[in-house]
Amino acid sequence: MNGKKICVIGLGYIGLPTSAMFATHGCKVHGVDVNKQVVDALNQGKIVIEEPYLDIMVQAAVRSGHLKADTKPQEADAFIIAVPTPKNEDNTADMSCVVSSAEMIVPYLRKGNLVILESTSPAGTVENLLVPILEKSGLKIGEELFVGHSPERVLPGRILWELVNNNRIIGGINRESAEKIRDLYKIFVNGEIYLTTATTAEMCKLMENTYRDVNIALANELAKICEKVGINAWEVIELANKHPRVNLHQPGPGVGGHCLAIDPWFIIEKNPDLARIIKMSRDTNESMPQHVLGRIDAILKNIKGSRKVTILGIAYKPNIDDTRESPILKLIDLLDKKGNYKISVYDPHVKSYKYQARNLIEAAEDSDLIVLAVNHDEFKYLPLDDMGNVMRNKILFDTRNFFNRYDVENKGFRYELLGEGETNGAKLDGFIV
Ligand code: SAJ
Repeated sequence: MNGKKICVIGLGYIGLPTSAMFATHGCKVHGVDVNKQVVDALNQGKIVIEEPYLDIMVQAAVRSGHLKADTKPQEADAFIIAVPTPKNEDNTADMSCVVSSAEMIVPYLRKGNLVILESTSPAGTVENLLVPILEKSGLKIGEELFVGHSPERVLPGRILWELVNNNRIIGGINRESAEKIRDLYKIFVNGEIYLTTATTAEMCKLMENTYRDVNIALANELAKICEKVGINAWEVIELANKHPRVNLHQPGPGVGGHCLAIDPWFIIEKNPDLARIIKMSRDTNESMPQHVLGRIDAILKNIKGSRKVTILGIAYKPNIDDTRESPILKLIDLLDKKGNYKISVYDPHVKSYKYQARNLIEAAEDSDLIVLAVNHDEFKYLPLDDMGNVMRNKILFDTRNFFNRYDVENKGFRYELLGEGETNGAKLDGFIV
């Protein structure tokens, strides 16, 4: 057991699993959160977010006395800042939580300590924002206080496995800082750890998510084009990806989550004239809820007066309870604004939300259209017979290519697919075996 004392600021999606991981590897972890409810729950071994196995791990860490939570920091060997960096209305980074966390730890800093920023931040944050605050401790930065950026790369739903096994990039403000931070993370990381400068690590993190956002935008653009041309984008993608150097991503109703929908903006903010593809990709992905609304309008164009739409799934991606930046929330807002839509929503993962139905059948009652918005596992085998019995019109609009068209049509439903347009020419379905 290594006995290191670690103070983690921010007990959310990243700070909490990281705390639990250090605590179950023999460290004494003092978790800090401004939200007293989170602190109280944690001290009872409970968690307020959904992530496989995290509850068991947190419970073990708290029971063993290795993990405690508080609203104030304590002296420690290392301080990890894992607070949100949301974007403002004008798409600039809101760094207020990073600033207040850094200010909060200054009185507790001692010679030899490490300060690590985990929060995703615009390139240059450690050097230009964090270091000037930490200098108030009177310690010589890089000699007496070691500072750097260690971005997480974990995927919600697989956080615990990925925390341990993913490669990690650690950027220091000098080599000694990077090496000391690496030694700390080696306590639980099995993946390779690569060292670089703090600003390179920050840009690297932003580009990883931007790469994905840009590629999804390309797929979404293709989906719109295929709808117009009268072919199926999913077939194009499947066939194009048989090329050994092509990996087209999947279209969908938009890009959500606290990473892909936000991080590219941190690059655009600092480089507005240069980040042109990045900006266009953001615009394309943000246009998808509006595009889905257009498809819904077109599918239901023959219904005069009020129509009812049933939305399945509200989380930003499958099998999680996280609705941050969910494009489905935007779609619901757009439907609301049209005024002629009744809406019902069902998501087995999310606890409470607008237009919430208790189950699939209640959600389908008097509905004209089911929109499969999130491909949760629970939706794979929908009780279409029972749902169809209570619907006014039996139509299903699949925004994720989740269902088999023929299974849906066999249940007497009309099947509509995002990324597929009506064709007057050859019908290509079924050619791919
Ligand atoms: N999506 C598509 N088409 C696709 C893939 C995803 O429309 O082909 C949509 C999803 O529906 C979702 C959004 O993109 O709305 C984001 O989902 P995601 O699974 O791509 O990513 P996140 O935001 O859950 O996690 C990402 C990961 N980054 C990369 O894969 C490069 C994760 O490794 C990072 O740790 C995380 O961001 C983060 O914290 O930055």
